[in-house]
Amino acid sequence: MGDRISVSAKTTPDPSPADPGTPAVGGGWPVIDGWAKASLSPRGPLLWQTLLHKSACLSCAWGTGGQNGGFRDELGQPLQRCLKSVEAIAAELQPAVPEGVFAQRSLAELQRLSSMEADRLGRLSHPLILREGRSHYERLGWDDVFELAEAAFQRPPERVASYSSGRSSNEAAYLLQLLLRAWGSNNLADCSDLCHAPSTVGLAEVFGSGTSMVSLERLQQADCVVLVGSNAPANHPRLMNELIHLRERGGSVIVINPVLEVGLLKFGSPAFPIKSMLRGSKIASLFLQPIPGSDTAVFLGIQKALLEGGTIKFDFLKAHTEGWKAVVEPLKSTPWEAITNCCGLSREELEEAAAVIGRSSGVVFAWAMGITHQANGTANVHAIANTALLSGNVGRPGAGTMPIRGHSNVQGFGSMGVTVKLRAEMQKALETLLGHPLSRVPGYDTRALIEAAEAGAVDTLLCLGGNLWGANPDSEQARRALGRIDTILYLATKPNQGHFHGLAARTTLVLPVFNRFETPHRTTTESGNNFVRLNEPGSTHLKRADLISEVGFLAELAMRLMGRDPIDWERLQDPVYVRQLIARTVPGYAPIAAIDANNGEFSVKGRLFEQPRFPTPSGRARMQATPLPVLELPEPAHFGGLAPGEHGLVVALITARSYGQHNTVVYKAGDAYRGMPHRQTILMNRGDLARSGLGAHQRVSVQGEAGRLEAIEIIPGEIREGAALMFYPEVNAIIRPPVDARSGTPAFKRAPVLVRGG
Ligand SMILES: Nc1nc2c(c(=O)[nH]1)N[C@H]1C(S)=C(S)[C@@H](COP(=O)(O)OP(=O)(O)OC[C@H]3O[C@@H](n4cnc5c(=O)[nH]c(N)nc54)[C@H](O)[C@@H]3O)O[C@H]1N2
Ligand SMILES: Nc1nc2c(c(=O)[nH]1)N[C@H]1C(S)=C(S)[C@@H](COP(=O)(O)OP(=O)(O)OC[C@H]3O[C@@H](n4cnc5c(=O)[nH]c(N)nc54)[C@H](O)[C@@H]3O)O[C@H]1N2
Ligand code: SF4
Ligand SMILES: [Mo]
Repeated sequence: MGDRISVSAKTTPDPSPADPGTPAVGGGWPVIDGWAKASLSPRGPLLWQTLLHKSACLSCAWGTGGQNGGFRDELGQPLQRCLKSVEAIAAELQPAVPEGVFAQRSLAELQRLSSMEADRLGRLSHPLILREGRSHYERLGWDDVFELAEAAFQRPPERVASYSSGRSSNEAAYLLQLLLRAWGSNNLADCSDLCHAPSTVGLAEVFGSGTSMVSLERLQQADCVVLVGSNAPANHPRLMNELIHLRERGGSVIVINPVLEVGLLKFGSPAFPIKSMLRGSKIASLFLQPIPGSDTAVFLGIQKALLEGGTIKFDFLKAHTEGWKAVVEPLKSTPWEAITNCCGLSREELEEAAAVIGRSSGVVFAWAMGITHQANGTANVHAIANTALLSGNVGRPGAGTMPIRGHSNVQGFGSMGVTVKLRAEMQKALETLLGHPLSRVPGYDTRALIEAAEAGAVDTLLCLGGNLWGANPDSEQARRALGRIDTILYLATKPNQGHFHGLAARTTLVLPVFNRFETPHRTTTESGNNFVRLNEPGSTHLKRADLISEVGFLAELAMRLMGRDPIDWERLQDPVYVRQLIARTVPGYAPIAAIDANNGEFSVKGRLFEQPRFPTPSGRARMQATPLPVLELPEPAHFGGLAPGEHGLVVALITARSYGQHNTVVYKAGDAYRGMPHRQTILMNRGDLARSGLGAHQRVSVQGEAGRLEAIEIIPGEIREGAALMFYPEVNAIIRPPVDARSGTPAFKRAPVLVRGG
């Protein structure tokens, strides 16, 4: 089969990046240039020393480094380190924030800093406090910090909460949840609530396990990958090497994405300097460009085509699944037009995708935020899992479902029990450990935490990393909500906008911690492929800094609050002992008990299915019916309407990462690959511009349900009609998307906005 780009009548007719200056290949020379510049910078030697340090990459959950050294993955493949890890390390190697900065710059001044400017202030080196009524952050000592923290926890447990981001270690994550739960609170909000929660919920419902069932080794046995709602060239660059290998061995890559991301068409990988770097390697063999939010319809279409083509594996369904009839019957009764109208793809395109899946011997279904950031995110995950089951691509090598996780240890946080949906098995183990039942009061996930705080129901919030203010939609609401909490403690390596906008009513503490490669003791992390890495101790380049290890902080606070009974919190200062408790209480983690003795990194047990037998009560996969989504956009009147003489239209706004940022932290302003030269841009479809009377490079206002951004430059590009794309976190100022009721995750990829201009 030749490579095909989706050509349905409604999609962009010319798929090649047409704007002058937009590269025709993802990755490529800019990557080498980035490495060279970073290496030649004054911090180059330190950067290389860090790259070679035996610890997992800080950046994404694909996972590189650990005991195999800085550049090897779990299979020992070399050259598996990408420029994103360099960006992340370089940011951590900045000098300390100069002494005068917090003394001289008032809060009002700090609030004017952009994300990049806040990050470029440098590393946090001393504890800081903002007291009620003061205009400046001030330094304070650790003894004072602990006194304030201890006092802040003396509230009813349901009024104490935590939020966390997935960069800290398993050991810190485990202590965080143990501290909260032992104290009587289940309020363990986590960034995964804004991220892959629909994958965890959806996969657990179907398979009884909420993570990827595909290891790196098994991925290499696939002959087809369906890559849905992922911009891996930017966010998981080393996955691209696997896709390049797959194409070379004759396999197919089906990409499903409303944006023709250039790196998903062609990617130049520095891991293959001769064959790929210069001209790029072809990635997508079939590129489908659906309407944003319609992926369930896309998969229903593929399922219907499998059914009509006679390629559904009924023997497999009968033997290894339940509920399959409730999935297959509606395929017969749902007319093709309902499916194609919903997703905007033609029947032929869907049939072609089904044909490729049907004739492949092993298909891996991989996805990221395009699937989960939807009002029906969990149903999307069900639809993918159903497709994998209907085509028999589960429970054997080279096949399966593979959510592509975000933060480098976000999956470890889930395993360690940092979740409001604690698995029964772990709850029982924790109750045995603590010698009493855990609180039965349900905890707040991230959105519920914001709502509860806004309602005045939260007194104390402990944030282990992250940027709760910047990561949430409706920034004004987030500010208001956090402003009703008495005390907020932010443990962080670097300042971010959240430390200046997400202020507590009385006391805000910003507390500097060692990052992964500096922590003076060993730690572990878990990749998105369920591989647990062991990170060696390190040291910091910061002179005269007063940093604390996250494990040290959490164990000390817990010791002050709860002492030695029923668990000895002082002893938990020792991460080796933390690992012993993890081995006893976390399902699949028994091998961690021996890791200090044998350095044995391992795959978490019970996650990778070699046979179609699943950890559900019946051992069968539980298929779930998935209704077609209803995708309507409001009229301009919903946003106040257009003024006389004004042009404009309502679009479904995708809010996404540029190529030069890590979540709420911006490293580089522009995004050359999408032709967006700065951050005040909106990527729009050319047909939409022509029809609405708006023009390329015109400055417009973009109005969402929570606010309006002015002077946004229109960039015409290869995006599905009716959709537009802007960069997060800035855009969170204006959107208030609906939330997927089953997972609590906001529809960040389909926020209605009105684009208007004169
Ligand atoms: N360099 C870098 N790496 C990162 C991060 C980072 O910020 N920078 N963040 C980390 C984190 S926490 C995460 S969660 C991941 C995020 O990784 P991704 O999920 O790849 O990141 P996003 O930028 O959110 O882009 C999602 C993709 O979904 C597509 N999309 C949007 N709407 C739809 C839709 O309705 N259907 C389909 N099929 N596709 C859609 C968009 O066009 C885009 O290509 O990356 C991780 N890695
Ligand atoms: N509109 C919109 N909103 C989104 C998204 C979107 O696509 N669109 N994506 C969502 C997603 S997928 C996610 S995961 C969230 C991300 O939300 P968060 O995880 O809350 O945000 P980050 O920007 O990753 O947090 C970065 C900060 O973490 C701190 N940090 C870094 N390393 C460490 C460490 O080792 N220890 C500690 N204690 N702190 C550290 C630094 O201070 C840094 O500034 O945002 C979500 N919000
Ligand atoms: S792909 Fe992810 S884990 Fe691997 S080096 Fe790049 S950022 Fe790090
Ligand atoms: Mo994420």
